[in-house]
Parts: sequence; C-alpha cells; structure tokens
Amino acid sequence: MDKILVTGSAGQLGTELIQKLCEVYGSEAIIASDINHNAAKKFPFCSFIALDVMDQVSLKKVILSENVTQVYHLAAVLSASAEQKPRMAWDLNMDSLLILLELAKELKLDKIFWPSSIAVFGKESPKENTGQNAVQTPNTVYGISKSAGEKWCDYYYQHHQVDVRSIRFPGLIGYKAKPGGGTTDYAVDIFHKALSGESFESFLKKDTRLPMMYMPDAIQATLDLMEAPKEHITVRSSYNLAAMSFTPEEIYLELKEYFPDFNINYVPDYRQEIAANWPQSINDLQARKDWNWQSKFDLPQMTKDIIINLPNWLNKI
Ligand code: AKB
Repeated sequence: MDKILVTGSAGQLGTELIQKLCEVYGSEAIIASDINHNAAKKFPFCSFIALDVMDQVSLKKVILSENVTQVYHLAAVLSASAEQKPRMAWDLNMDSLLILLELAKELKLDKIFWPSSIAVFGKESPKENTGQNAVQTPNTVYGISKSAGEKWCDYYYQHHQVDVRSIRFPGLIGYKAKPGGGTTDYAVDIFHKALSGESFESFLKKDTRLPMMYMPDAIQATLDLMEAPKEHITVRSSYNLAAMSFTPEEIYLELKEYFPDFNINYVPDYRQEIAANWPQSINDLQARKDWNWQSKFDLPQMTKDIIINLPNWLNKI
C-alpha cells in the first residue's frame, strides 16, 4: 500500500495537494508534515507530524515508523524571501533535498516528488517559449538552489535509481493558503485586495509578463506525473510546464470587470529585477508528449473561479 509523506504541507501547494492526495489515495495513506506545529489544524482529515526537514534522524524515524513509501518534498524558501536570507535559504533548499535523496536511496523509497521552478532560468535564457533544455543562468539564490537541485535529482536517478520526479512550476495561484514569499505571489495578493475593496500596490511594473498556473492545474500535473509509468518519464531533472502568461496590468483589468472601482499603483522594488530575468512563456512540449500534460485554466477562467470561491475561504487561511 502507498504511504505518502508531504513536507512543507502548510504552504500554498501543500495545502491543496494534501486535500487531493486524500481524495485519491484515502486519508489513511497521507501524512501531512510541517515545521510549524500549528499547521496541524489545517489537516483535521489526515495524520499530521511536526517535522523539520533538516533533521535527518527524525525524518528517517518517521519514514521507518510510518512505513512511508513516497515523499512529496515541498518545504522550501521561495525567491523573494530567499534574497533576504540567502544562506539560510540555500541551506534549507539544498540540504533538505540531499538528505531526502540519500534516505530514498538507503531506504529504497518508491517515489519522490520535488518541485523546481521557472527560476532556474535567467538573463541569458530565451524569454519566449523557453525550451526544456534552454540555458540556465539563475540569478537568485532560490533559482541557483533549484537548478542545482534538478541536477542532483538526475544524478540520484542515474547513479542510484531513485525514482525522483519533478516539475518546473511557473507562478502558482491558489486561494486556499496565504502567499508565501514568492515573486509571483502578487497575483495571489491582488485577489485579496480586490475583494476587500482596497487598492493594490504592485511591486512589479505593469508590463512584467510571467508564466503562471492556477492551482488545480498544478495539482493535476503533479498527480499525473507521479502516476505516469516509469518508462514514460524521459526527464529526470525537471519538466517544463505552462498554462498562461500575464502582466500585473492584465490581471488588474480582468479583476476590474468584477470590481469596477478597483485601483492599482505600481511601486516596483527588488522583486522587479528577479521577475525581469525570468521567462515570459514556457515550452512544455516534453511534458505533453511524455505524460499527456494539458492545462485547463486560462486567466479569465481562473479569475472567475477564485472570485466565486475565495470569500468562503477568507476565515480559514
Ligand atoms: C516564486 O515566485 O518564487 C515562485 C516560483 C516562480 O517558483 N512562485
């Protein structure tokens, strides 16, 4: 039987992924974990363990005592936060992955999922339709850690047959958790401001186009990749994935359709430079070929869905 441990469960991706994993595999098969003990209250429907992913001894104990067969390793410091605490972010993002890959090798875990990011690309990478094997010149601590992490994943697969699978996510937009220190998180925040009747201050310029994805698409992609037959997985670093691309001005105009008095002003800060070096659109042909990836949501569909659902979640996040 599958027994799945999820690290960093309280984040945006974890919050929604755990709900879906419980639906698909049954609640008894899922263990949510997070360094923050208080995160337990988010997951009354499955087991929860407070866990520091840097603590190799405790992680190993949990894997052995709970008979864990798969780990979804989501704990990480995102791009904007990582620039504020570079050494801490590097240590957490890198060491925790290496700890887990070693444990996967030693304990012969069935599968590992680890999210990478469009942040692996940088100034020298093509901006449009950025390909699976495009040059990677990350210029953030987060991007460097993801780029190196991808190479470690590939290494553990090639040398130790660790079945690790990964997706280079664009900016993820969900309404079930608070944004967590990413450069693309403005696109989550803007919904909260529009709904509360406040004006929105954008830390990116109005025309800064970035690849984005609505959370249900990201969750579906994660499950599809993890369920794909092993022989279909031709990329062991990380798969490019795309859904939509938009600028702050475009999402603002979309929201203005629903909230005609909504206002925005642009006050770019250090995050502008991070975004300016990332791709504007992504080529995800390989994921389409290998495991039939297909996104469902575009900007208007996502906006409508969030506006309908976010009010019911405001007191839960
Ligand atoms: C971030 O902005 O740091 C993340 C990402 C693109 O990986 N959302």
